[in-house]
Amino acid sequence: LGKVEAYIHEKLEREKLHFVLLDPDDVSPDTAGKLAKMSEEVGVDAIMVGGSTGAEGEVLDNVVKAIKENSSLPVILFPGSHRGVSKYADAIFFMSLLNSRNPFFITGAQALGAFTVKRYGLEPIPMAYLIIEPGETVGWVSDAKPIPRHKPKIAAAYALAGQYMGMRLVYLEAGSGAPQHVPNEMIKIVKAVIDVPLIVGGGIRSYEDAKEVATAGADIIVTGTAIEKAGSLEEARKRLENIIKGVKEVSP
Ligand code: 1GP
Repeated sequence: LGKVEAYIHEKLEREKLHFVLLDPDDVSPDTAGKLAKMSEEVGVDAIMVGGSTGAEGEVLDNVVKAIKENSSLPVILFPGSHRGVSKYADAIFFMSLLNSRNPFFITGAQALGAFTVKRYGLEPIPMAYLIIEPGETVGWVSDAKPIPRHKPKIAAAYALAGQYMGMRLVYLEAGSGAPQHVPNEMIKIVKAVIDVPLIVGGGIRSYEDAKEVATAGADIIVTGTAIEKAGSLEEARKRLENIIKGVKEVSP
């Protein structure tokens, strides 16, 4: 395993993890730097950087650089396409959106980005990425056929298929800003069939949400909107402390 993946596995033996997602299209480098510093202080385990629109080129590079300058947390790219690659990051979720209708998001972007990942020496972490209803922006942009909230077995089948294809993480995504997070029942059933770590994100905003999702079986909980839209650094810190409390209270 690469350095970042080994770090994740080693930590997961002791606790559930919380990753913060920063979207370079929504936060300035200056704000990203401040949020990353604060995130490290309150016990976030890694920073993910990416988004569906505009998270590329200089805009992406400058946000990643600011995060690296202000924290020692691993920075993992969370790309919307082959354009979401930055040489300043530590690792990249080398993800395939298994329930897209468009092969570009399953294998096309991956092929276009592969040489860039190699050239930059980024650590690729293969991940099955599944869009669950409502799917929000990422669901629309990536032409997903979102898995219905009341069909947990479909999610489990895709997750297990991802594992059998060699992916070492599974991510259940309700979409950034989703009114509700992925249903607990779905998380539970997916967790029961796979052996690789399970990441859950989209619509997680509070201590209660985080604790619920972790209790249902998520190993890694991702939040973005809750801190990006907090209004002030103090409010973001408060929200993050509560979310992390909910995550860490649940034993792995
Ligand atoms: C989106 O899962 C992440 O890709 C985070 O979602 O912005 O709703 O926290 P939120």
